[in-house]
Amino acid sequence: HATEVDLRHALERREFILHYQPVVHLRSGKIVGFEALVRWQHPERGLLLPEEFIPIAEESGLILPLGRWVQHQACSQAQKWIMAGLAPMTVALNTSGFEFRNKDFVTSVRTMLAETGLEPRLLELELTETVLINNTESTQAVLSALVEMGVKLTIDDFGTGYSSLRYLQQYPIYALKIDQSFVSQMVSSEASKSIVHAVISLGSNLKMRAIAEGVETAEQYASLLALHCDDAQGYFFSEPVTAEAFAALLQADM
Ligand code: G
Ligand code: G
Ligand code: MN
Ligand code: NA
Repeated sequence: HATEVDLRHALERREFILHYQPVVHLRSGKIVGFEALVRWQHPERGLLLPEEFIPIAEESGLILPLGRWVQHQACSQAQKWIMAGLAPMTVALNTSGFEFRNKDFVTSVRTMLAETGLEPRLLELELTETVLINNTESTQAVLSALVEMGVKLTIDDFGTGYSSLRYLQQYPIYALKIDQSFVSQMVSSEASKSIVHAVISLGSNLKMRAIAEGVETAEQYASLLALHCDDAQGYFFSEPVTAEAFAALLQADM
């Protein structure tokens, strides 16, 4: 595993890159956005996945500059594609609790949007249930400020954390991302399918979108469509890919 010093150097040397995974509107099959996923292009070890460096980034506080870089890079890339004539797409970004709890978080999001020119409504911040369970005044204030700015909030890995339903009535959540553990078993297990169905219904009744993660097969796609799931992502559509490859997917989709 990498050390804090390695990470610091990697940031200075600009060794981080983003991969983009398309989010597809199920009924039309069109790409409506992407989730940005950070990777470390290590000079000796090759492409490293987040599990190899996010924990150290969080412990060391380097998640703050790294997170700001991810936000800026993803939003300026999306804005470039939009300016080039591609259909406006949503930008989904994973947000660690460490970033969210930082006192400058709201200001840095606001500054980043102004600098990149991306419309706030196109930004979706993915939060985990762990972040939301911490129901303090400051959590409330931060979420409200983001929503006032026009930014959307989604719950990542929904159903795998402390699934308290209380925060769904307290917070202005835009979408629920159904964890891939439920999706991967929904064709073979009635229980998983029931859970997926329940999450989609819950979302629908609360006027929240449902986004399925980890869709790998045509059967899962068909089953999600039948359950009126809104959007999906997963290897069935595309793995997370480089900016170049994502642009090609967008072109082919027009
Ligand atoms: O493809 P994948 O291995 O990239 O992602 C693994 C995990 O890493 C996911 O749970 C995702 O939430 C997290 N992750 C990916 N990119 C980022 C990022 O930019 N910031 C944070 N905080 N987490 C990320
Ligand atoms: O926790 P989060 O949802 O942010 O992480 C998404 C993770 O799931 C990333 O590691 C991403 O590479 C991975 N992923 C995306 N699509 C699929 C898929 O269809 N199958 C599997 N097994 N993993 C996927
Ligand atoms: Mn995510
Ligand atoms: Na997830």
